[in-house]
Amino acid sequence: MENYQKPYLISFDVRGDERGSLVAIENLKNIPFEIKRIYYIFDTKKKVRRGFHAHKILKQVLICVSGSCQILLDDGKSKQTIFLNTPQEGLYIEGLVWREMFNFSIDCVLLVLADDVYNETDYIRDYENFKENVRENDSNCWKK
Ligand code: T46
Repeated sequence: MENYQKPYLISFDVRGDERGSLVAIENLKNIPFEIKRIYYIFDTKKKVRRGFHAHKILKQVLICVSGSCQILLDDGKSKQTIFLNTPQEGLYIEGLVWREMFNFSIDCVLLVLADDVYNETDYIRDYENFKENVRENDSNCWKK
């Protein structure tokens, strides 16, 4: 049985002055892992839903650096929806969490920091298979 940290929002300190705002991202400081990959999702068409998968071991932080979008998180037992609309916070996700991203604003840029390189074998893209994994791993015993 593996214990996972429940998804949570990280609040970034903003180094603002009269010229505007700046957020600095640092490995193992305001991001709880070493970043190995950065990607971003933009230009998402109206009414498109993306995601529809879980990861086996990947850790990620999702930051809406422009615009807004919603993230459905499903741990196999309960679901919640997070609204991301500021570059001042990031959504940390680890463990077996099914995610779907939707309601992208036209100007949405969703930046994602990951603790590993892209690896298709880490994806669970079938919902029934995800539920099976949750049952096998009893992954819903979240770390306190
Ligand atoms: C996640 C959510 C938030 C790559 O070649 N390299 C990459 O690093 C990634 C992330 C994707 N790809 C390829 C794989 C597909 O052919 O880009 C294409 C689109 O990827 P996908 O359909 O997985 O994208 P989303 O938006 O459904 O999911 C992505 C991430 O894949 C996923 O890890 O948690 O964003």
